[in-house]
Amino acid sequence: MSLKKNAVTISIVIISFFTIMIFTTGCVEEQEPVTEEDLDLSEEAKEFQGKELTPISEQRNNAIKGTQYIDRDTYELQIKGLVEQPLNLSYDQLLAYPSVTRFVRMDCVEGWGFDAKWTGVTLNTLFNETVITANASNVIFYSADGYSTSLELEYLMENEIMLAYELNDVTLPADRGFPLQLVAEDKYGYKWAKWITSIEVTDEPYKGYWESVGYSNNADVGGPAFEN
Ligand SMILES: Nc1nc2c(c(=O)[nH]1)N[C@H]1C(S)=C(S)[C@@H](COP(=O)(O)O)O[C@H]1N2
Ligand SMILES: [Mo]
Repeated sequence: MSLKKNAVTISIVIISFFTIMIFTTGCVEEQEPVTEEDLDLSEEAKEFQGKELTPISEQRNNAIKGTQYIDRDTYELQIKGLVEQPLNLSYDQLLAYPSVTRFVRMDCVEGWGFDAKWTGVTLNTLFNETVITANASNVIFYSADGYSTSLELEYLMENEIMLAYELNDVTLPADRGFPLQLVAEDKYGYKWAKWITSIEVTDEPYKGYWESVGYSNNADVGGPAFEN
């Protein structure tokens, strides 16, 4: 009997220890910047086209639920909604498409930002794989942390907006949004969805996480932060 009790006590102590460990590490990861030791950032580009890049270790992360960890081997990007043929694309399939590389600045609506070199696949390329219904007007991006946002189809197509899988020449680290971050050029940071798991084509405007509490759904950098 007392042996059993001891065993139970020991189990509880062990479980509590690991629970505390998990929560503590979770917190530390959210607050501390990524260091060169944690990641192989030795290949990180420092400049591109004569422009200086913000080191990944100095880029901020203020995501609603902290870093999401997505398994490369089981990951699938879903493309659904007003499309003739819904698609499920693996990480390797995404990498196999022709890529684009651009220097783009990310500006959070709160006034901070960073300059980076992005490489990824354009939505034009992905949407070429299926037929988009004629009345489609908006595209919703859903993320692993429950976050969502949307942009107009016309903006995405005309600006050849990309889903990035590389940042400053390295694979997007988990805290930067692995496997994909939307590089929503000239739009405030809350349009730059990270950890994207699905994309839905629709025929009406949609308000995402921040937009539904009053942030501008247009989100042009330099424009008003709030909807009037
Ligand atoms: N999935 C997800 N994506 C997100 C967010 C988030 O909380 N969850 N925050 C957005 C906001 S408000 C900003 S400013 C940028 C920050 O991008 P960064 O982490 O690359 O700096 O991510 C955007 N994308
Ligand atoms: Mo933001």
